[in-house]
Amino acid sequence: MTDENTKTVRIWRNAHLATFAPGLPGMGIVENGAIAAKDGRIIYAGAEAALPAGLSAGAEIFDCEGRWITPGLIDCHTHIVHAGNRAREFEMRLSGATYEEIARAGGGIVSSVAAVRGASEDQLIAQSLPRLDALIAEGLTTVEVKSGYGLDVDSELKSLRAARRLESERAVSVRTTFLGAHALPPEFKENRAGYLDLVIDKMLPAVAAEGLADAVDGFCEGIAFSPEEIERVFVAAEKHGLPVKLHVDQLSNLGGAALAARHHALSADHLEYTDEAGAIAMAAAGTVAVILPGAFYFIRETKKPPIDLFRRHGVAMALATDVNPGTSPLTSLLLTMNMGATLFSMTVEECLAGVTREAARALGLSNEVGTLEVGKWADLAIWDIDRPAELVYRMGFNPLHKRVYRGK
Ligand code: DI6
Ligand code: FE
Repeated sequence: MTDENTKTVRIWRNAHLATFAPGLPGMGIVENGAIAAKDGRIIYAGAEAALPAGLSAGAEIFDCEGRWITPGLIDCHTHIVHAGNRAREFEMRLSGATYEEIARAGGGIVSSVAAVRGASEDQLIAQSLPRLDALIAEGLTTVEVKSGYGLDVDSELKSLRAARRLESERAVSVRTTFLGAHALPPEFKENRAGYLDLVIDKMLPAVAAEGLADAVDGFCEGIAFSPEEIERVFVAAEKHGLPVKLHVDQLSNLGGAALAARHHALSADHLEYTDEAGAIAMAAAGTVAVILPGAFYFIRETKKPPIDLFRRHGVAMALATDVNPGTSPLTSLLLTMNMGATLFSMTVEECLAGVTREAARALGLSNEVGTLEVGKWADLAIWDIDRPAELVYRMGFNPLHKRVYRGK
């Protein structure tokens, strides 16, 4: 970032800060605060009265008129790069069709795979941008984007190239995740081992060689891949120096959380059926619990993730949309927070930390973003609210006043 704008100190004053700084209690609130930034990074965050003398000289100053500032929002679990949608399947389900009938009618993940394989990289970008824009409109500054609907080498590479390109299409930071172990593509229906070999011996090396993924993920579930199969993918990811994360225990308890913890996964995601042993293992490994209420709500799941176990054992909790065409067509982190509170009794502080500080942790970005602290990127969300709880309380209302990305 070299333009003059970033050489000048920029100050946002007359604001209340929810810093989420680990050293401060609760949300790290600083009333009557100010934030200063230079070269895109925070150089001061604290009481306006204690702003270092001289910093204002020549600075570009923004009066926030008593508004609230949080860290820019972070969505740490999305599948926003996909093609087409599954509204027809949704209608069939509402009229009582079973998953089997839907699958026979060509629905399910397989229909999204056909759509991605048939789309160009440009078409994937064009279809993904409206979803990204919806998140950006709510103050998002960092987003994780998975592959997982290509399921052949070229289509997985195409998906991850499209994900990477989103960063040049919008003022947003993108972290990409390779999710080749998402589902068995039709051509490998009778050959699981063959598909795992393709993921491990062909896809992963090609993804790593082009630097297309920041992490590797999998779907550990009866309808997807077994713990043993995921273990093979994780060993290969580690050989390529890539961190891992995992969709676990969404529909059943296969011990996915403990498996993720054994591999020191950045995060274990979904977790509806995770047990205490899994929570203890995640706490010991520092694996973040990524709670995905959109999928729980949309598929009408009834088993809630064990929030109390995560609290009791000190497992960090993040919240994310899980934007995907099949089980969570949800492009709102604000609504995601309301669901976390309303469906799972997460507190306002847990919800807001879940889309800032803890979401950064789930992406291995704790040193870069997720709190309002000196040295972090100056990614800010400025809100027309009187108290942070309003960001979790409302459904379908966006009180964002301004979004600042890397100090601009
Ligand atoms: N868990 C899910 O809920 C989605 N993927 C996953 O690993 C389902 C994806 C889809 O149905 O398109
Ligand atoms: Fe997912």
